[in-house]
Amino acid sequence: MQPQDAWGARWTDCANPLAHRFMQTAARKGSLVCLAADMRTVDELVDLVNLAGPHIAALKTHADMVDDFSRENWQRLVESAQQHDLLLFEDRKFADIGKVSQQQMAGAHDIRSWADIVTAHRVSGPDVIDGIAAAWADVERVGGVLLLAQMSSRGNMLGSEYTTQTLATGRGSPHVIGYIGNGSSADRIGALRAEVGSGQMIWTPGVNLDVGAGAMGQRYGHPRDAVLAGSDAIIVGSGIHAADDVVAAATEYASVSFQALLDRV
Ligand code: S5P
Repeated sequence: MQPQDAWGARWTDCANPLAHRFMQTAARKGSLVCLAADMRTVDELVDLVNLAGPHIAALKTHADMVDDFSRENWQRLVESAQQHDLLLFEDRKFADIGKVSQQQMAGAHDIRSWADIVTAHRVSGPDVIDGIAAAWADVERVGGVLLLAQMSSRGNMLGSEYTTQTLATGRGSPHVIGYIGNGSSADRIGALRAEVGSGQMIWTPGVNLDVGAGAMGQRYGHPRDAVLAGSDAIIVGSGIHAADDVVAAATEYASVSFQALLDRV
């Protein structure tokens, strides 16, 4: 399917090249799934991507939970993500001063050299974004930041005033491709979408076909409700990687999310 047919106004309004790349991949594969690959070894990650790769549109990692991380080892994951045309999203949740964020983008994990997208909290001030962008510039790459405007975990402190300030920081920034929204609540996503407008993306964790409470304070809403309320990418972790049949689960999340996008447009 042509991306403009699947995405409607979002395709024209969301001009950021990385957002376009995601929308293109999503339309081609018929999936809004960003797989949260919360695995502990590179082998497990590569196996998971090889299974789910055809049914997902982006890959999210937590490099600092991987026991056998090394730059050479990680390259295997980068290559399998490339083979499946996946944007690589390191969910580092940067939250320090700009200068330190720039250095953390280098360091042992060298995130700046392989990640296309990272997350950041707005809590330390707007300069965290400049620090991250400077790190990509240091290696002559361009990436996109997703600012955490909401969270899915219970008791979090990202209230509506904080969300509004976060959006004010991200609006118009060439480095901010969009926001993390709370996928467990369609109402919260709808409110976020109304405030964001259609020029930036909203990606939502806290979605599962099995709606309700998850482990350790995680909360889940239904992926279809999230997309209808304005989510552009559903971030799914255990719903796929912990399923008995990873391919079947990835296929189902893909079709539910993409059908919801078509119904929304
Ligand atoms: O508010 C948030 C933000 C994020 S990025 N809530 C989240 O759960 N996440 C991430 O989404 C979290 O770090 C994890 O990798 C994923 C959710 O995994 P699941 O197994 O609960 O689907």
